Amino acid sequence: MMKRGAIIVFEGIDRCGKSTQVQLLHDVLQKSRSVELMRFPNRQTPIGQKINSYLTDKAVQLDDHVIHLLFSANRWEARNQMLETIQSGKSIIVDRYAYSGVSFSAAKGLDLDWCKDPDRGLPAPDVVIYLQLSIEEAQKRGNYGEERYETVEFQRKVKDLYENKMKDPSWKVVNASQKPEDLHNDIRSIVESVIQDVEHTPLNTLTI
Ligand code: NYM
Ligand code: MG
Repeated sequence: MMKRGAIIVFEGIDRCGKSTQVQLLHDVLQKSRSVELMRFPNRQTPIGQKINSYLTDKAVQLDDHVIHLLFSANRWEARNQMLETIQSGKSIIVDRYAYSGVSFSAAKGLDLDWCKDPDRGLPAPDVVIYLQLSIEEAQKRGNYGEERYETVEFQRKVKDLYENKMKDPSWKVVNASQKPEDLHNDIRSIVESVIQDVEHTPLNTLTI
């Protein structure tokens, strides 16, 4: 039987070190395995360009529901490519997914179930690696304020929403306050075993 690839999702508040870890993991795994990197939002597509303008330009106004649906649409437009990649035996490392969508929108006060609905049916991650970091440490790492959502009060709400999901069996919480090399080692051992464990299992759809 053909081996399938795994979907490995990374989540966390802004400045948790996620993008650095995702890149490092990709560079290391690539030497021995078939992997690719995806990030959401994918700012390259027409929908992604609209999202980018909303995030980077405070003058751009969009209803909270509308931007939520655009983030979700930006994942749906990647669905076929994700399925093809997985079925070809290649694993995908994903920088943010539906839990970012739910947490950032629900943090604005949108109804939690309403936020979950648009993403139901997307390919489900085989594991969600949550980089846990305190708001205080994240704030020390760089200047918040460049993009929308980058304020301490907002990130606190996002963090609480993420952490309501932490008990889910597919979630693995890692300590993002460690040295980058140590964090990478923790992440890598989780990922190596997930890739092997799911090779012959069917891919699920997201229920959140
Ligand atoms: N974000 C990301 C959302 O609000 N909803 C989503 O569905 C996704 C995928 O976009 N602050 C937010 C989280 C981030 C911002 O992401 C841009 P990044 O990883 O900083 O480029
Ligand atoms: Mg960011």
